[in-house]
Amino acid sequence: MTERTFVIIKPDAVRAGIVGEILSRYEREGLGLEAIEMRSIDGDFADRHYAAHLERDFYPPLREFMTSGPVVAVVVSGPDAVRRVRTIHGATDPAEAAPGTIRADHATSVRENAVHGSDSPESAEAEIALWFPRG
Ligand code: IDP
Ligand code: MG
Repeated sequence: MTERTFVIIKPDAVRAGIVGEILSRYEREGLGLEAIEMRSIDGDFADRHYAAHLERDFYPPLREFMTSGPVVAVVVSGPDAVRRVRTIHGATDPAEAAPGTIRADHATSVRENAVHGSDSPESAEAEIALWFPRG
């Protein structure tokens, strides 16, 4: 059954000029791209996206980073899309990310780790509703 997940290509990856490089990895795995939009977000919007992390020590600099430049918001679809996208991304900490993953190849720190991917089908649908409220 087709599932949707939500990806953010973060400001570090946009600055590095690897948007196309990242998008091609989902397509190469047979996943579909249902929506794509480049935009800049403000702190209030970052707080809504990362509501689960607001109280974490790492959140204030993460908020600063996520609002430091444009991001690309993407809806990715396909069987088991949530899990497969997180596999393509690799572990949060690039030092622990499997070879050949986006984060192993492109992340520069735990914070500036190139991509976001939803952690469950439920959070994917909530994130898609936040970022693409008109569907
Ligand atoms: P995920 O993006 O792999 O799902 P989460 O634990 O949901 O990881 O954390 C959200 C984001 O917060 C990470 O992608 C990363 O940018 C940042 N982050 C998480 N943990 C740390 C940390 O220990 N130091 C700095 N930034 C962190
Ligand atoms: Mg997460």
